[in-house]
Amino acid sequence: METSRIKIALQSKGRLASQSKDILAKAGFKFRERSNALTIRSSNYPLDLLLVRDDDIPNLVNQGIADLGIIGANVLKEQQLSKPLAQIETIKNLGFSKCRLSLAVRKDQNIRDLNNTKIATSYPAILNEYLSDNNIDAEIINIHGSVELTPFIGIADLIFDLVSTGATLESNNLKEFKTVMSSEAVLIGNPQADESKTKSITRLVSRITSVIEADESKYVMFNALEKDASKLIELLPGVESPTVIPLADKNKVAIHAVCKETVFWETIETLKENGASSLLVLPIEKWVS
Ligand code: PRT
Ligand code: ZN
Repeated sequence: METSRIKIALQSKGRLASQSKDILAKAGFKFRERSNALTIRSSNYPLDLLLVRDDDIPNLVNQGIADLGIIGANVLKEQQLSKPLAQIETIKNLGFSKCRLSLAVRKDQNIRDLNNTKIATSYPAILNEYLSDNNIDAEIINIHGSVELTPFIGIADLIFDLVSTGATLESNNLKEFKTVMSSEAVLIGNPQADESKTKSITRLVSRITSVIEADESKYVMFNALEKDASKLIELLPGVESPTVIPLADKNKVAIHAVCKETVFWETIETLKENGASSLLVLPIEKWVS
């Protein structure tokens, strides 16, 4: 690989893998998939994918072996707290692989005070930071895998683990006690990247930004009585300057707007209740601001 090509480290298999590749594909970067390949070359951009275990991504970026990486904020923070990773900057939250790091306890136990408890986790550094920030004196039991079992075999009183839907806690008779950190996939970079690459890195980041903004945004159109227009516009989420178009029926207007926040069903129902008709919500493919 020549040095002016940029390298992005992605998880090869696992929860981040497919969405990391998807976001690059949506941003227009083409790759020919080869099974079991460790590197994949883009056919339309000076970009190579390095496919690795997620835990290796912060180090690869820190050392400049990869210029960019996509990693869960939880793994990044755990590693940043436990070893020096000075050369890493978080460029962008990517909005997928959302989860949270939470303390959980057996359903049949009522714990009010964390002092003098034992907490099992594979995120000891984040837990340690939380305990010391809150002056809690608890023992951290560092464990990899099957954390959920530890309160039932006498190893720990609580667990500190990733939760997404909560189904795993539920099926293990555990209940969430407190959320300590929210996490999602983040794009990270090395600010010391070679100057010959900065232009293509900037373009890549701005294309990814466009994809994220477009994903969150919707084009909303509806008709309404002119007298209701300003009230309805206020109900639209994240709208800057909507277009109001007169209709053949003099009392009516069509309103077209780009909503920069998620348009929930509740919003659509409220618009309807307040006089909007012929509502259309369309996806936006690209957003360049
Ligand atoms: O092999 P490699 O080291 O690359 O992968 P890995 O096994 O370390 O990681 P992987 O693929 O399991 O997770 C990668 C990242 O996905 C995590 O670091 C998080 O940032 C993110 N993520 C999002 C999750 C979850 N959601 C998640 N639900 N990671 C793990 N889980 C697990 C959690 O540990 C628990 O066992 O799913 C279970 C809980 O899920 P619910 O839905 O039942 O609550
Ligand atoms: Zn891992």
